[in-house]
Amino acid sequence: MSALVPRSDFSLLSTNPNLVYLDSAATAQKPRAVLDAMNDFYETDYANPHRGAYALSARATERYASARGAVARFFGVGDEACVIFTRGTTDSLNMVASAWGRANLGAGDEVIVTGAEHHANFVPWQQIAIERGAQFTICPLAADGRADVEALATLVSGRTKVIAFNHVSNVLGAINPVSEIVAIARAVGALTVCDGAQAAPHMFVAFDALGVDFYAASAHKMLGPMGTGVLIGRREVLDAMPPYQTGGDMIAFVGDERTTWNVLPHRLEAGTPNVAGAVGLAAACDYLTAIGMDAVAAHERALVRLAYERVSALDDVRVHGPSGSERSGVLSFTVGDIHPHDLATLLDERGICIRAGHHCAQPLMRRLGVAATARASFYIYNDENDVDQLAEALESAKRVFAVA
Ligand code: 7TS
Repeated sequence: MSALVPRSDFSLLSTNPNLVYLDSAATAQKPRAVLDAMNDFYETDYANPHRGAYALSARATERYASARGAVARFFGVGDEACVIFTRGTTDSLNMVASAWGRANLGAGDEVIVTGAEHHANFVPWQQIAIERGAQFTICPLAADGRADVEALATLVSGRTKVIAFNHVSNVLGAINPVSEIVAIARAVGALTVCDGAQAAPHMFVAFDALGVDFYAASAHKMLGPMGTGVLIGRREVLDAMPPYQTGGDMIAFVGDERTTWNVLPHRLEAGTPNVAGAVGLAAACDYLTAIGMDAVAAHERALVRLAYERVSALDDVRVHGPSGSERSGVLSFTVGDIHPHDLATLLDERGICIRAGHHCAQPLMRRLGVAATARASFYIYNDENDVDQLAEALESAKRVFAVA
């Protein structure tokens, strides 16, 4: 199985031909098309958008607006003004928890998250619940790491105001049943907030059809730049949400005593925007669309299935989460008593990049009964050889540490 895209599209990968990059769940490598698009903005149309009466500023404004259009198309959003550019998933989720939460949560209300959330979709909700005197409830997980929807259905009540959950787990690769969770939430009038950081890069996400109220993603995990992301929301909930930050661009009129707000999306984008970031994300969306998200998903699932078979066949290896075919391109495992950090260091000596630790998911680690895991994650530039290298390196590590 060869890679889906030529390695030569990625400078870093082509100048390091022996590098086995298996950490795309942390961040993805950048194709030249993305870097070129950002550079082109800086070299040809660079000015502060929205504020200038001159043509160059209008061109910068146009670049920003057309980037929003491209991102909206990628995410299946009909109303472009419902795509809010943020600094990333963490920023997007903090915006909802803080701005929506402060306005809508009170004593006796309930916030539900799952036990498999990244800290970015756990801590903001835990903290706003504490601040507002609301109850913070953790939905249990099924054996494969997905939200236990039967348990969720019994947990919710008229007091449940929001259910926040990941689309795909960054540790297990488990894919949550979004429509079932949305149905449970709607039945009690609760909002749904979906963390799409690990889904948007890897599968077709059609926001308008998904039924969630909010969806968050990071550009850097989907071939785009760091420091950019999106919060997508349904028009009614975004319109009703108070501003997250205040300042330039987001106002209509500033009086000495009172201020009125600009329309969407500007109302939720205070200050000079990251235009180059938006341009880079749009180029990443175009690059992925040209490949086809179905092809992206199929490639990764084939690779991760192979990796699952190879790695789980090794003695004394525990693979966490669903079986090979049901997961997105993430494989978390522990090898005997070898500390995942030692494993990652040993693999690094062979030029293999994997991640080790709690993956910003300490509540999930507790539920798995481990302190940390090793994690390999796959993307469009990985191939079968990368899986071979991983499996061989793990066998060798077991010999070094004399496990089994
Ligand atoms: N949600 C999920 C599911 C994630 O995987 C991550 C980052 C975030 C939120 C936060 O995204 P950020 O771009 O705002 O940082 N996950 C990881 C990871 O698994 N390893 O490094 C970063």
